[in-house]
Amino acid sequence: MKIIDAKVIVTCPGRNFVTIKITTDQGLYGIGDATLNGRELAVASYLQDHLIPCLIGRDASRIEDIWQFFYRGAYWRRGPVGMTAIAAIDVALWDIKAKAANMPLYQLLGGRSRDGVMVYGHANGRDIAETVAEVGRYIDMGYKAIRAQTGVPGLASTYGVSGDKMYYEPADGNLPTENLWSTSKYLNSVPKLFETLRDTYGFDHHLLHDTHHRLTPIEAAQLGKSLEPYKLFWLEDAVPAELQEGFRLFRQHTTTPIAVGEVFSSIHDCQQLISEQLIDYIRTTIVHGGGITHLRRIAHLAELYHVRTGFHGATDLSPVTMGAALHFDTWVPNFGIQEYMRHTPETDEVFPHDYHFDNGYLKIGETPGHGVDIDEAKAAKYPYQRAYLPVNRLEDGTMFNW
Ligand code: CS2
Ligand code: MG
Repeated sequence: MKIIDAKVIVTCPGRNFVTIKITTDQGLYGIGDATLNGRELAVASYLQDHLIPCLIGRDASRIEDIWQFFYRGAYWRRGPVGMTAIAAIDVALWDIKAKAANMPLYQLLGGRSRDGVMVYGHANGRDIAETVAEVGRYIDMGYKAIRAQTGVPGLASTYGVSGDKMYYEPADGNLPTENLWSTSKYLNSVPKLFETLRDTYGFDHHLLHDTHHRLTPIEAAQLGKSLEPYKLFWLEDAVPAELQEGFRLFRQHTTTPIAVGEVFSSIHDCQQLISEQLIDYIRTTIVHGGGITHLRRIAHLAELYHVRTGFHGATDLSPVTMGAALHFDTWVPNFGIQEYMRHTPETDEVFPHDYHFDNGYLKIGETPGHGVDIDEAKAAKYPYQRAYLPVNRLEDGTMFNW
């Protein structure tokens, strides 16, 4: 089964998405997501200018060999741009293989381990009262797990709080917008949010929180400890993880479960975090972590060390990634949870898919492949628009992590 065509489709139905479509001489095609928020065209060029010329004429069924060819063959390994491009090709090839077998993708991975994939939604508000009301809205929609983010008193804006509550989108500027950050103001506000949430709704729902890589290990330890009475499902990205051993200090001080990894691009970014049991959930997902072929290795390593999956699922991960992730989640033995931020109706129209939300779970269909397509005519109606994620400064003007 020879690859005869591969093209990159860039579309902006409200936000930018990069998609690869690979076609074979047997008339089958597969699609993969290549979206890297705020750096989309770098991946489009990496695919178009460097990978696609080597892809044409190859046997589409040799997924592992093609993965190794692009990973080893670049000489320059890893990194988000390269690994996202490899992931896109990998997912498109798995889509083709499953279509050729006339099976939904989860069957090729090993079959169903569960009936539905538990997801968490992203409730947010400008202050505690608004966030508490939003969490209530998610509970009413049937969610079993909800991540709660709130504005910090004294800071004009912060990560995780948006105008449009249902379709959260942080990439909001033609040039990066600048936010201000204060760790002490933040640390004072978060425990109050979770105390109010537990007082209001009790302990029946899973609650999660994202710190977006803004604390030092000892600050994260403080936060984790202060949240212990509210029994979080996880505390996410409390500490930037370039220094994996930095998590030891954080880990030793708190029993709040720890999740990290949405910005990782390979198993080498989390090898120590996993093997030293410094985390409970690994968030690296298919599009930024080298595709299904590489995520499978991460999940197997994690399984040995009691670490479960909790894949990233923000709006900048296209429905193609969501579809592929849901097949993976339906199979993977050490599944934990899946993030689910809803896409806008325009995005859903460009990417028709057969997964659906059902009372706190996402459920996949039985369509051969990963069950997500791209409507090229609709995609063409939405040309690329440059959009950056914000940047962050401390109150004295120092550049900080966003
Ligand atoms: C986030 C993301 O969903 C999450 O957990 O941390 O919203 C993240 O900010 C974006 O994916 C960045 O592109
Ligand atoms: Mg996050």
